[in-house]
Amino acid sequence: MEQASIKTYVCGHRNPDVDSVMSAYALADLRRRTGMSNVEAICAGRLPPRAKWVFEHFHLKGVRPKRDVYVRVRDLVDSSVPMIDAGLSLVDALRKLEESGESSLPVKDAAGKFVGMLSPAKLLSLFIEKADLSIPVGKAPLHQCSQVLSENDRVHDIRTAAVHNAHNHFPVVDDKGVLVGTVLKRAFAEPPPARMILVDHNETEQGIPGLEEIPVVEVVDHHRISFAATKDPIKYTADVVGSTCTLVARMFRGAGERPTKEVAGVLIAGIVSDTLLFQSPTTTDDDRAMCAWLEKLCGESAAAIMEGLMSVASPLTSMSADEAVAADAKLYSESGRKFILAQIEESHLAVFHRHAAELAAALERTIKANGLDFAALMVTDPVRGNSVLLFKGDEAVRRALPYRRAESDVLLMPGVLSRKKQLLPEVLAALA
Ligand SMILES: [Mn+2]
Repeated sequence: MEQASIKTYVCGHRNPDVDSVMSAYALADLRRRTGMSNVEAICAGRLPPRAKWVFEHFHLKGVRPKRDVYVRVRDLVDSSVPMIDAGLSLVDALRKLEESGESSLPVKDAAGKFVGMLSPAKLLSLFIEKADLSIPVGKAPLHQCSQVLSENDRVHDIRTAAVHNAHNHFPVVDDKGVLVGTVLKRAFAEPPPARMILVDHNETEQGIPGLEEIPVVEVVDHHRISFAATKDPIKYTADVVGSTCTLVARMFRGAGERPTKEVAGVLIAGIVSDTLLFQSPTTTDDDRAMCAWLEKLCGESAAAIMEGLMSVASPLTSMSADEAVAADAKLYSESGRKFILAQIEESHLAVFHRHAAELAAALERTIKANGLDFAALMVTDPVRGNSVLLFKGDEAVRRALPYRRAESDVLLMPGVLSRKKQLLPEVLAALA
């Protein structure tokens, strides 16, 4: 039987990437469709800008960033236990207490602040004196010594003290002292109110903090397996594919479920980002096959989604030309010459061409400021596996390089990706 009160989180690894976030989102959707209630995809920490772009592009609410999944006092609050307003007459309050079947109830003032526990033992003197029971509860003697818990307290830290406390009820307040409810002592003995589905990782150290406190019920992953022994059987889906989203897509198919066009897009985003649009050596035929199926459902091509992903956080659109040149610039002194070779990665070299003039000016400034013979910026498109080189300074060196010239300062480097292994040896040869 599904326990509706137990929350199931679906979460990828820390420092999440697009595959991690997208597979969590899509798997939560699949689990919801196949009957799991109270399931939520979360993100271990900050949502990466590219993941944010995917959710905005498909008009989805996305996943909630969460710092940790430690079980906190607020997770144990029993909302069925009533709270008493201090303005209520004592006789009505006692009636409420009796109806609740509890031995005491928390009382709050007009501002919602906790003022004490209504407990019959504390009221005995009033009964003996046959006092007027129409007075407000707030004027009656209330029990003060019970342990007041803060909703943010980690259960792990207070469990022992709570279990050994004589009382069965603990009022819970927020950081302003406002009463939020009651935790019953027996809640500390119950299993944690949440459980986990891990995607795109299986090692606890890579997971969201607090993971060790709650049970893992499922793993979907494409990494080496380093998972701890479990107490109970769990679902475990692993395969050697390029992306966890490929596995989630396969699970949709296996369950006879068709992702919506938006969820298909989410899955495509995960696949293309992890496989670098099928260029990565980790790519398998399954990644391509699943992606082809998803493209039909989504109505957008994998290449177009990749383009969108790569346009986010593009160095040339998010930095000034000087910053882009400086971001990853290496200074060399060879054969009596001083020069800089800088490199940035761009999704599409068209972005470079729009900024070429500013970048050329930035290179000129760099040459002047550092007394260089020349400076070059290599702009690499890792997806298509090409680069261009913007060159400023010593023309004899530029002419000696084996690259075809596109425009005055721009050389084409088809198939070149590495500054260290490919560009630098050519520059050194040109100097010699
Ligand atoms: Mn992955």
